[in-house]
Amino acid sequence: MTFGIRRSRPWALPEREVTDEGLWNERRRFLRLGAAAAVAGLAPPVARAAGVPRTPPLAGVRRAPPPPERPNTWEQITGYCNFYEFGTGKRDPARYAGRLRTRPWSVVVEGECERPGEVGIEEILRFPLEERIYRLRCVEGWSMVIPWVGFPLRLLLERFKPTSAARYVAFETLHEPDRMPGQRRTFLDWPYREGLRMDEAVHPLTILAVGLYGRVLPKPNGAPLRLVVPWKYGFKSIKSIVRIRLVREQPPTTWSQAAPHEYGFYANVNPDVPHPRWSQRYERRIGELRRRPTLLFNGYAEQVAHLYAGMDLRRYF
Ligand SMILES: Nc1nc2c(c(=O)[nH]1)N[C@H]1C(S)=C(S)[C@@H](COP(=O)(O)O)O[C@H]1N2
Ligand SMILES: [Mo]
Repeated sequence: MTFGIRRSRPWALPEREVTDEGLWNERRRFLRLGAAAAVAGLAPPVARAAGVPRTPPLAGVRRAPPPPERPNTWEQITGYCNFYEFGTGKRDPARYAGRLRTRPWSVVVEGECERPGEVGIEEILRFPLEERIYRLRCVEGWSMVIPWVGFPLRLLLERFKPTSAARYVAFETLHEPDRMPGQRRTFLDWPYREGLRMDEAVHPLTILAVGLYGRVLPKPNGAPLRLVVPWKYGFKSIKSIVRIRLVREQPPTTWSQAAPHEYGFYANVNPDVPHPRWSQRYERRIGELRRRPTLLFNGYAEQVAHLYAGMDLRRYF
């Protein structure tokens, strides 16, 4: 089963303003319960519990069609996070990431390309933004469904004209220990680093996300822009990016450096390749009680399995 992208490019709907989460969910309820119930007002209002406040709406986002799996709520997505720069607790990013300054912000793109340079966040926000509703599977065994707003990473990379020597792409998070207290601890080698092979980086499912639920990306989720690679474990989807380097060799990455036997460079979601300390067969969708089976490539095998044809997925884990 797949969603979030299909060959027919279903996300390329006529351009509409993205509405807020309430209306978004109302549309889903409408589809679920039928018109009569919605018109009769049986649906309760969306709860606005205290937590990460709603960010401003983003204009001109192409909406995705309703997904077959129910997205997690704003509260779940912004309130249960991994962002070790702000602490290792799941609530720490919601509590402390407010200290992150997202303006001014720019991303340096350098290395094996014809036009190395820097691009400001204002310019990044002018890329054609679209909604992508993706599953996110953390290597720890939990998952969510998240309505990101973003654009294919490929569109950004093309501007800098990568040369044929650019076989990998390396990413770096902001390094600012004064505002990111986790970076004053030494259990990881800061700044957080990640990387992709070039064919993974330019795959149409790979996006740079700048929003969530049609709104500006909240700080706990990696504002102002983060990578999203939906068929890989969540740690590949690096947050708050300031540097992108086009390189010849496979770049070192934070988690595979910290624990090379536990976290590989590829990190493709795979129920048949256990983590050394736990099985990856099942996952807990945040908000659900029963575990569900983990899907090969997180359910995106149809779109991405060809990237790994002939590779031993146990060796390149
Ligand atoms: N810079 C940075 N990026 C990061 C992390 C982090 O600690 N620091 N955690 C990763 C992990 S383990 C996961 S599961 C996802 C979580 O994204 P979310 O909190 O937006 O759901 O972000 C990834 N990106
Ligand atoms: Mo994760």
